[in-house]
Amino acid sequence: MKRRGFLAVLGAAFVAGCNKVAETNAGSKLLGAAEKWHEGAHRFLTDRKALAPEYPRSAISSYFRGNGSVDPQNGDYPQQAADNFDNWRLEVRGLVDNPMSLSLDNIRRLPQRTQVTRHDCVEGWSAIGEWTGPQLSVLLDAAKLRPEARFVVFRCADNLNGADYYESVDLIDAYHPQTIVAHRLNGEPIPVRNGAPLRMRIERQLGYKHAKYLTAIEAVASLDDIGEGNGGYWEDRGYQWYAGI
Ligand SMILES: Nc1nc2c(c(=O)[nH]1)N[C@H]1C(S)=C(S)[C@@H](COP(=O)(O)O)O[C@H]1N2
Ligand SMILES: [Mo]
Repeated sequence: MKRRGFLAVLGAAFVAGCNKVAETNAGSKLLGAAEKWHEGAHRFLTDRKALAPEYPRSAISSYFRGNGSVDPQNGDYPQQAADNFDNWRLEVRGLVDNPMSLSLDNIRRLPQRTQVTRHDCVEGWSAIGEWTGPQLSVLLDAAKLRPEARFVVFRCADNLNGADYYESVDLIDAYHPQTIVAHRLNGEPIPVRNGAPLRMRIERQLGYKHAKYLTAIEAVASLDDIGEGNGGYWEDRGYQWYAGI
C-alpha cells in the first residue's frame, strides 16, 4: 500500500538525519524509540489488513434482525421498493476521474465475493449471515480514484430522526478484500430491513459502519464538510469513527 511506502520513507528520513545524534546516548535512545514506533506502525497496518473470521454456512443465523432504519419512508424509497428496486442507481463520484452511475444489473455482473461473517452491533447483539457482492476496490479502481482521495463516504437513502444516514472509511478499509457492496443476504436479494437493495459490509468494524440503503459512494479528501464533520451518522452523535473489532 502507498501508506506503507510513505512510512518507509519517513523512517529512512529519520535515520538519515540522525546519524550524528545516534553517537550520543540520548541519540541512540531516540533511534531505538523510532525503531519501536516503526515496528508498531507496521504491526498496526498488518493488523488492519487481516481478514475477519468467516464461518461455515451451517453457522448462519436463522433470522438476521434489522436495526436502526428498517423500513425507510422518506424520499422515493417507498416507490423504489414498490418497483422492486428496478430503477435503483448507485453513484460513484467525488475525487474520481471516471464517475459512474450503476444499475443493480451492472453491479450483479461484476466479479462477486461471497462471505459468511458475524455482524456485531454496539447495542450488544450479533448475527451471522452470508453476503454477496463486488468488492468495493473493484468499483474504486473502475472509477479511478484520484491521489487526493483519503476517505470513502457512503450515502444512504434513509433519514433517521431528521438526518440522512451516512458513513465513511479510510482507504485501508475501502480496499480491504472483505469490504463489499452487498446485494444478497443468504442467497436472496437483501430484505428491506437489512438495507435493500445495496448495503456495505465493512467486516473489520462494528455494525454502524455497514451503511444500508446505499445510493452513492463518494471519494473525498476530508470529512470536515460532511454531516457534522465526524465521519458518520452515529459518529456525529458521539460514537468512535474507527470501530475496529
Ligand atoms: N442507512 C443505514 N445504515 C445503517 C443503519 C441505519 O439506521 N441506516 N444502522 C446501522 C446499525 S447501528 C447496525 S447494527 C446495522 C444493522 O444492520 P441490520 O439492519 O442488517 O441488522 O446497520 C447499520 N447501518
Ligand atoms: Mo448497531
